[in-house]
Amino acid sequence: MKYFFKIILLFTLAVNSQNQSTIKNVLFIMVDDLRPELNIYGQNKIISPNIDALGASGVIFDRAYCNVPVCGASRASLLTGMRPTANRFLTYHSRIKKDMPDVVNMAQYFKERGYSTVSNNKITHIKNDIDSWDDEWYPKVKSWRDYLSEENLNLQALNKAGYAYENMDVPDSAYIDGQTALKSVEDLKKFKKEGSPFFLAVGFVKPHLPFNAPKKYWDLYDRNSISLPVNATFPKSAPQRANHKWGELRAYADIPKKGPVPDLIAKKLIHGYYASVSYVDAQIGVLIKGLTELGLRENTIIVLVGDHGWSLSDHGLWAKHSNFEVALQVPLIISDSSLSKAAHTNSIAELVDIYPTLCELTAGESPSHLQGSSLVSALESPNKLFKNKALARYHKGETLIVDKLFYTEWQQKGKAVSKMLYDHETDPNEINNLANDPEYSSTVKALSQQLEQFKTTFN
Ligand SMILES: [Ca+2]
Repeated sequence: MKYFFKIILLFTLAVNSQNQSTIKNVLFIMVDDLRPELNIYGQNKIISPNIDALGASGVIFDRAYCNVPVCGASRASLLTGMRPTANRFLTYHSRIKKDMPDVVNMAQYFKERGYSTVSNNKITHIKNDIDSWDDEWYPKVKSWRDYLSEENLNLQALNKAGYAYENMDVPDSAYIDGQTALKSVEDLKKFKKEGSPFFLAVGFVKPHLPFNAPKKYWDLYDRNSISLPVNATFPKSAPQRANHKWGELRAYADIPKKGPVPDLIAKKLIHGYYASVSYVDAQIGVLIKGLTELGLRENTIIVLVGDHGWSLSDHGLWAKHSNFEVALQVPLIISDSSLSKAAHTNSIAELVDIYPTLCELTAGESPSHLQGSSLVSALESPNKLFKNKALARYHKGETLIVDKLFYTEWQQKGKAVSKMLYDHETDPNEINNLANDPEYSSTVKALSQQLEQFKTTFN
């Protein structure tokens, strides 16, 4: 069937050369566990020149949020354009095929419009979760942790946990993200030769644990200058339901099975995270250089996005899996040569908004099942505020963001059993839970009602 669509499309292009310059390609770059601790957000801690340059070519969403802070569920929600509920997109192994098999997912949408659709490395969390790729490619790897050091490989061979980081003097292509960038550039060459529009989804797996990166990226940082966050303990006022045991990190060697990570190891982990982001940034550079050299940059929309946030000891937590902002906020850049450049917007974006945005940017109709809204207005007028709300959930915790208020509620049998409210105007680090403060009782009541109303708008 895909060839039929392609033939129709190529015929249309041949008879109307004007169309050729108006059909836009999409390069969709998803970076696993990338939190927005980037220069483009004024953080100045991580060296990421290629992400900086991409930001300068498009619109940076200062307030972008995932809808569910766990890999598999977040990706399934983004790719279907549907919000998570109590019955779908709940965990890391959530599957589109199981939870929402009948909706047209984003890859299918482009395929049906005659695009070549390619997925390189981690886009869906589980292989073959959707059947809409012309090519779904994964690098060959002995295990997903992609260790190279003898020490880690020996531990793994003994069925023991390896370390949560690895510093090896190897070329970029020794790890799978380097291979992913090179394979993606080969795809771009093929698209160029074929002349057909493409939806190329490239999923980089760092900075997901373990923080394996070539030595040159570790060498960019002085560990002594790395500091722990100001909110490095769990807030006394937060409900225990907001807490978690960060089992994802505890599974690694030299991470304590209970209690906090010692400061020296915490700094090593943060160092490894930074090195991993710089490594991925270099791969993004390879990809965009390839696109530019092939003359495809002008006519290609680039989306760069993370699948959820990450705690690097913020709130005394590690990894994702919480309703704190640090687990919900993601970096998002959308670069379209016909729209704003080097601009920031405060208009809120949710990951469910990406699918309808790409429909509009590529002049296609939005499928009726989509539950997000197009961000094109914000791309056209980044200084205006078009959206002030977002909704996310992690297990039973539901977070409603309204302007600067972050309200989370956990329900049992339809009744709120725990609540959390932070006002980012005065408390951006989410230290003082205001949910039980009598002064905020009417605010809490109003937000709780809004949360319920929001949920009635979709299922
Ligand atoms: Ca992830």
